[in-house]
Amino acid sequence: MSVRNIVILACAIGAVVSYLESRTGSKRRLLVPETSDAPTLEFRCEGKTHCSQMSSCDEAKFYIANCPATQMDGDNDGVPCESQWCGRD
Ligand SMILES: [Ca+2]
Repeated sequence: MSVRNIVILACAIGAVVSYLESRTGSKRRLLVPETSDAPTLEFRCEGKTHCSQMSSCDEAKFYIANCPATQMDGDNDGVPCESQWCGRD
């Protein structure tokens, strides 16, 4: 096997490794909820249950009022996500 062939082989292996890494990376990114340009005036129940999945206080309030299995008002005072979105400062 010539040096040239070894170099070509090394490049091919490198390409496969980076391809596999990019696939793994994209799988990891799928765990992060995709943000959409949905209108903010009207929310929909999309199975989200945590403040970290909300994008505003209004969305969190919509969720605790309309959607099942939410876990965003731990102290049950009717105000969701005080620390993230609906805090009084
Ligand atoms: Ca609360």
